[in-house]
Amino acid sequence: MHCVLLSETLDLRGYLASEIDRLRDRITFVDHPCADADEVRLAVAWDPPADGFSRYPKLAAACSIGAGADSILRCPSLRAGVDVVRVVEPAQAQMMSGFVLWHAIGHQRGLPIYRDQQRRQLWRRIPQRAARDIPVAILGFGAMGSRAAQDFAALGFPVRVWSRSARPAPQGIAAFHDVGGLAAAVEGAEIVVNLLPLTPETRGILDARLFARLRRGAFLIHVGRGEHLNEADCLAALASGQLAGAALDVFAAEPLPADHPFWDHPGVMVTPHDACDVSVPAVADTILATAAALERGETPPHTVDRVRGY
Ligand code: OXD
Repeated sequence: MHCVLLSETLDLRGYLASEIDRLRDRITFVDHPCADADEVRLAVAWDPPADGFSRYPKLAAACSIGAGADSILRCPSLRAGVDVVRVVEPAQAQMMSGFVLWHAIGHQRGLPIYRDQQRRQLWRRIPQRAARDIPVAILGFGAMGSRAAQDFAALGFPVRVWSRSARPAPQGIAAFHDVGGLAAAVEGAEIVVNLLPLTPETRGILDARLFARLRRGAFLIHVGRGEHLNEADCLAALASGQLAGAALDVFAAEPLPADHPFWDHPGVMVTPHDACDVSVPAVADTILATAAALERGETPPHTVDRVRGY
């Protein structure tokens, strides 16, 4: 099956290089724009060019190379009827949970204070707080959110989760849903973790109203998409002390511009959209499973609901 590679920001052929031999029997990769456009039924895409999909009239599916498919979904040339497929890999959820817990425990245990003390050669114990006294709100209860929720709960943190639609939560985890449940999910939380997909409903969800509901001195862990965060509101909440700190992995503009105030902010830890990656073999498995489903005339596994956006 012919598969076109569509990205304005990544060399997808280089990215897939270690798996190309395994895929060769079933998939013929072609670079965009390609001469045999009529042969193309499949695309692998990440930040595709705005007109990228319009050249391939027989395109049936587009695979993301990540858990999110938002850069495909917002591409203006994506036609209705093209299945958009994302990668779901349990190891990625585990890695994401580790990243989130690293920051949460850093906040709980006062790591910035120890760092500062070490710089000053100061030997001073600081009072420690039990996890049970630190409520955590997790926004997003898909594969990653549910893994993180269970890991937080196992460490003794009181956990609430919020998702757009109602989903049963394991015992000990309080689940909230719908727009109405958001306020209750975050009320008085000291750590808020954003693992939501980007949709029109979740764009800008991390704003002054949400921050005002948190416990004073709360900590934000933001690993969703840059557009979830109102950056000006975040800076204001940090300045007022409503937020004690923030771990930010994703940004409205990536790479983060050199003059952005987050770079130098003492309360902010910036990481370069690196919280967790899917593995290249998992991407290759997704491409193969998608091609096989198309050959059988079936909907590929992990096809995104295009109305919901995830
Ligand atoms: C993803 C990402 O979607 O890394 O997997 O952003």
